[in-house]
Amino acid sequence: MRLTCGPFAVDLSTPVVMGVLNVTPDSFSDGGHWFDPVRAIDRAVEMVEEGAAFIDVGGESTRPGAATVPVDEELRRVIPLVEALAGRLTVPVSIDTRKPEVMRAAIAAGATLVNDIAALGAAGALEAVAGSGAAVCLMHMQGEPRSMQAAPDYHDVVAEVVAYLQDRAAACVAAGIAHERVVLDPGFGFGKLLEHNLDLLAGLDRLAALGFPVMAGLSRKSMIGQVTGRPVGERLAGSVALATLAALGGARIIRAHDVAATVDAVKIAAALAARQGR
Ligand code: 9MG
Repeated sequence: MRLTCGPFAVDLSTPVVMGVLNVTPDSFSDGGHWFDPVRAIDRAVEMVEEGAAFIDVGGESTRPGAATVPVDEELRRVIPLVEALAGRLTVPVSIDTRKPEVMRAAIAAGATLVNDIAALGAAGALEAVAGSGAAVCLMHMQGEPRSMQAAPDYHDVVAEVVAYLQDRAAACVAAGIAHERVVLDPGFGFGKLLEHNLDLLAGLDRLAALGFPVMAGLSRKSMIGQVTGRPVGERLAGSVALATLAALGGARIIRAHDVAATVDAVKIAAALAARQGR
């Protein structure tokens, strides 16, 4: 399985890691750390050295309760960084945004993957990606970051998430985004209670069965805190455990803050899968 991201053809025959680079003052797990552009570039280079296959740049926090950021401010945060990274890194630069204006500017600056927690649902978003060679990650979310954890509600969370993502993938293909440019993500923690997150993890194979690469973002998330009682700064072991389980469940891209440890985890999962003939 390969993902076409502009000029890159990323080999996903075994799972890979996407390194997270939040340039926000308030991200839930690493708020403010990489707000300084020089530190952000150094961290991106370090993550690639640690084995990241993508770097995901985000300028708007998506943590539960987060408010939206004006488009000008988001552009100011991410575009110079995307440009610097695209000119320097050997791996695709991904832009984490819901805004078509940011998608277009980031693609023009060299981003070759759009990671959209709203699955290209904003007016003009489908067209912004379709008119480029960039890949897209379509994520499921119930509600909006500001209020999504107030009352998540599903009848059958796996069936509903799979149906939604299948619909959004079909919309992409109809708009001219080739199948080889599409990734699906169940959106762990986005309008989901612990039981929903666990059901989705256990049912990841049903999403993978749609035939698109699956991305899983579990790193440092609150479900780890709910199970282990650990605060966000002490969730490395939980994150690595979940990354391993997701890779064994069929995820091909693991979105993570702690790249080196996660790369080791997915290598272990891949070795076991190969031994099992999967
Ligand atoms: C931006 N962001 C935060 N968590 C995420 C997740 O789980 N998946 C994707 N695709 N993006 C995420």
